[in-house]
Amino acid sequence: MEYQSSEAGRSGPGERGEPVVLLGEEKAKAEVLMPKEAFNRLASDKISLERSVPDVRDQACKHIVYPRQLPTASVVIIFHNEAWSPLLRTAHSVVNRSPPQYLHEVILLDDFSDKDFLGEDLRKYVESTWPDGVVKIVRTTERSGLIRARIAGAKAATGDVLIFLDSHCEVGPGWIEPLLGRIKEDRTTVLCPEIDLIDKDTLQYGGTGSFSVGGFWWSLHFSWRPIPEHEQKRRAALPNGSVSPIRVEPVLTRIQEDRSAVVCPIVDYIDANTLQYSLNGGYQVGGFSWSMHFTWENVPERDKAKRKYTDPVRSPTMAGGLFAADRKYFFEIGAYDPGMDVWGGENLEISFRTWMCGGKLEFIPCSRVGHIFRSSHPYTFPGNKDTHGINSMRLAEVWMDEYKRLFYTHRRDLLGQDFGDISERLELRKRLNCHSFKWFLDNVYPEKFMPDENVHAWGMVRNPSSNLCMDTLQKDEKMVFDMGLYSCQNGASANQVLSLSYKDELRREEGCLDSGGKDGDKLTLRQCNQAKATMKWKHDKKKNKIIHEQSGLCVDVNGEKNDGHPMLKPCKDTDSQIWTFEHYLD
Ligand code: UD2
Ligand code: MN
Repeated sequence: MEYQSSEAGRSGPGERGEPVVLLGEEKAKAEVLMPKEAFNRLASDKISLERSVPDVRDQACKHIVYPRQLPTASVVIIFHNEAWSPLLRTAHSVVNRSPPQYLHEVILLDDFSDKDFLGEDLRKYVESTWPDGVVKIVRTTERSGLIRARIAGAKAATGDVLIFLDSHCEVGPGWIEPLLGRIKEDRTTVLCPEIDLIDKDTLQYGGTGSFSVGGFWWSLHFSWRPIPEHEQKRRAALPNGSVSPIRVEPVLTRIQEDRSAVVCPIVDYIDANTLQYSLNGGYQVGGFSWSMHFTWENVPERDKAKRKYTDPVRSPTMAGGLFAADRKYFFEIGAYDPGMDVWGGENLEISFRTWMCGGKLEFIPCSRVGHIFRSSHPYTFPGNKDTHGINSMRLAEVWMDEYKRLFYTHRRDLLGQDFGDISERLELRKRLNCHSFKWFLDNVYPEKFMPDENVHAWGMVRNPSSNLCMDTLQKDEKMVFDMGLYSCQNGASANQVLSLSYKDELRREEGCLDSGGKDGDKLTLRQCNQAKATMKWKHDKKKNKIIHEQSGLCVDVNGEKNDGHPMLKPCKDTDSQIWTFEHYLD
């Protein structure tokens, strides 16, 4: 593992991003604090506010040299009652790991915290640690919630580019240049760094390990997913050296890195007659012919392949907390919906809006930022409101057109609730002449499954004689589990929605029913995979059986009650093998 050179040789707890393990009395104390703080504050307090973190970027990232002139950044860190050490470690990491010429300012946006130490103590610390004023504190005069707090931070900022961070992050070496470089190249891109994991118990800084992009559940929660095939193909087809922040000027850095390297610039043309300077568009490498003449050759595949670790990855959505945008562009496309309260929903809103209104959302693999993922919120929700639910209603009503039905399928409890005035957001959508949500699905997220489109049947899957329906029993659908049975809820429960797809899957949004195919086997919900023959099912509304294609066995209630499980049985003429779908589309 490599470290930023200025940080090599540091020693102390948590250095190099290593875990801090508490023992004995300290451990007991930490466990008492845990439910309130939702992370291990004692471990965090032991670690230097300027600790080193491992450089988890791919090697290829380190060979990129960015243009000398980059836009400047205002880094906006919003917080409400954040603990001292994570907040200041965020600020220190930004100041220490951003070249000063690009760091216009760091704004600590205090969203009306009421912890004493975040008042005068924080002011004194900031003024004495950064006397040049690069770190500023701006405070709201009432609890704004994270959405309005970010708007306030953005309004206070004066740099070219806004970069938002949560108040419990640590940025990695070289994190800022790839963001600024890409925005310089295309100001309509909204960019996310790759988010590394800082463990909430030990504060260990760990890489994410895998490249992913953002998706969403129809319940309007954010999800991580693998880079889809169409995006992999798009990136592979890019000509070398295009649409990427890469400006390879590797001469000096390359020799510094490896003195045995002999390095050539790319040779541009200066016309002998007119002295016109024109770029060598080719990006070729040198070869030779057997007559011993030098030749230009195309860049071989093995060298092109490196770019898959450095090029921007398009993503339908972002997680929300960590992103960069050209400051003026951020406001041009509507900043945020100021009608959203406290927490939740704004991440999908800005994602859909960016794509639908002409921008692009990209993940930048060479920019790495660690974030402490906490188990719960260490702050209050005034009025105990379900702000994610209400904010998501605003988002669905403004941006999702007829597809909002799929959100309400999951959140019937919200129907009829007051989501406030959205007229200004509708006006914005009209003014920017944005695409429809269907355009977004077709063009940006074509693999997204719609439970009621391109399917033979969908809705409750009911066994009439028992009035039991297939039901997820509220299990976490990111996990693998056996499908259950529960008394039918007349369409009121999203846990009972299943679809029979054109591909003969019996599926939920991401998971498909699978079975080993033996007498008595249960139906297991796991990640859909079209190549798996054990995930194919047949059903027709005349015979009303559900047949597991591979084994020829039938799905049977088998005398189960609420909380039981359907299973495979040899097909026979019995009520316990009769199933009807709530809706048939063909
Ligand atoms: C994720 C995002 C978060 C936000 C949220 C959806 C990441 C890593 N985090 O949740 O940024 O988009 O999804 O809304 O993508 N805060 C305030 N005022 C408040 C409440 C919170 O300033 O009233 C601050 C808080 O101190 C923190 C930030 O907002 O710095 C985000 O809150 P969080 O860390 O609780 O959200 P998280 O990471 O669970
Ligand atoms: Mn957070």
